[in-house]
This record gives sequence, structure tokens and C-alpha cells, in this order.
Amino acid sequence: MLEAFKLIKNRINSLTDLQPLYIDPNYSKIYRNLNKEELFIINEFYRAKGFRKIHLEVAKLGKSLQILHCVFFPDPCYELPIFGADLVVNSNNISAGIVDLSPVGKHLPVSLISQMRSLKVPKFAEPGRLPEWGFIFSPYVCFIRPVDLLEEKLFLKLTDQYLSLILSLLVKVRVDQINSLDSIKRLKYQKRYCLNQKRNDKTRGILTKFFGSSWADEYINKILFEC
Ligand code: BLA
Repeated sequence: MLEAFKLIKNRINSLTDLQPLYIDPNYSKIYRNLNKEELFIINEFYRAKGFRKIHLEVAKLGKSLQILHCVFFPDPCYELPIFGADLVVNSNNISAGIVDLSPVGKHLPVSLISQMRSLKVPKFAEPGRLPEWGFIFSPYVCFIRPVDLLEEKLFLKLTDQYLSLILSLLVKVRVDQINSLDSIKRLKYQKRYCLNQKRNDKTRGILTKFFGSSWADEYINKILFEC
């Protein structure tokens, strides 16, 4: 978990014009003590050249559950996909890892497709089955339940490779006007991404269990997938 956090944080720190974004203090550091179970969530928000919002969250919910959630929402003027990662750790083992560069149009940019295809994605033993709303992801989404430490390492390596790809794309992509049809279309796809992520019953279920359903809804709408 710490390794994944550091890897993403290093990539964020490498960005040009990185600035923290304001976050409602009620949501930046959340701490509860629920029947002797400690809950905390820490949120960081940034913007940078090419990215309108970067969200990095770490959560510890109860004794055994830890979550690392990260989304890079691109500036819609840039022809960049959405980077998203979700890591769910149960009693020190990754129970699920999901990472993707998700399209903000019908397809990913052609140059990116060829690069993603040339990555040597390992054959993981236990791929996850995407839920119905998973059509927002690219064909290269990696959703796995790592079976051992080697697979955990390989998953983290792939996560870093996806970040490296989006960052190398950033320096060469076209930048359109904010009111161009392409920018408007890309923002529409970001909204669609958020709307469908909100359908994740696993996230909602966990947050509801620990914080109640109205808090969970507000958190999902305002912090996780506000668009
Ligand atoms: C799955 N997300 C999950 C699971 C949990 C969470 C508990 C089930 C893990 C398992 O099957 O073992 C929980 N995720 C959370 C919580 C937060 C969170 C509580 O981020 C935040 C507080 N989810 C994302 C992003 C992606 C994502 C950015 O937030 C994709 C890049 C994907 N998570 C995702 C998917 C599943 C999942 C596809 C599987 C859903 C399913 O099996 O139905």
C-alpha cells in the first residue's frame, strides 16, 4: 500500500505547474471511532498542466481494510485519457487492484493504443469480472485479485507504466480551445465516467457500512466523482 502510494505520489510530484486544490476541511482528513474501530480517510487534490483535478485518497476502514484511490481527470483541452486506480487491501493482501487509462471519446488516442499494446502485461492468475458499468474502461483495463507478492509487484509496475504513458503523451498532445467541439466532447465523457463510477455498489456499500448512507452519498457525489 505504502509502495503504491509512493509511486503515485512521485508521479504527481513530477508534474509541471503542480498546485494543491482547495478541499472542504470536513473532507480532507476524516477520522471516526466506531465501536472501537478506527476509521480514517485522507484526501489530497491537485491540479497541474494537462490535469484539471488529481485526487489521491488513502483510507483505513476498521482493522483490516485499506483503500488507495486515485484519479487523474485531464484538462478537457488536452487529448488525454483518464488515469484511474483503485487498490483494496484486506489484512495486508491486495484483494483487488484495478488500473486503467480510460477513454474520453469512442476510443483511446491511436498512438496510445499502440503503446499500450506493446506493454508486456503479465498474465495474472485471477482476473476480476468487471461490473455492468465497467464499459467506461478501456480494453486495457487491468482488474485482478493478486495471488501472491510477485503479482502485487507486477500490478504496481503496470500502474507505474500507465502513469508513465499518460505523462509522455502529455508533452506531445494537441491542446484545443476550451470551447472547441473536441474539448466539450471530452468533458462529456468525463461526466459519463463519473456517473458510472457512482454506480459502484462496492464503494457505496463499504462507505455506508462505516459512515451511514447519506454521508456515503454525499462523499461519493462531492469528493469521489464530482464532475
Ligand atoms: C471494487 N471498491 C471495490 C471494492 C471495494 C471498493 C471494497 C471491492 C473489492 C473486492 O472485490 O475485493 C471500495 N474503493 C472503495 C472505497 C473507495 C474506493 C471505499 O475508491 C473510496 C473511498 N473504483 C474507483 C476507481 C476505479 C474503481 C477510480 O474508485 C477504477 C479505476 C474501480 N473498484 C473498481 C472496480 C471494482 C472496485 C471496477 C469492482 C467492482 C465490482 O466487482 O462490482
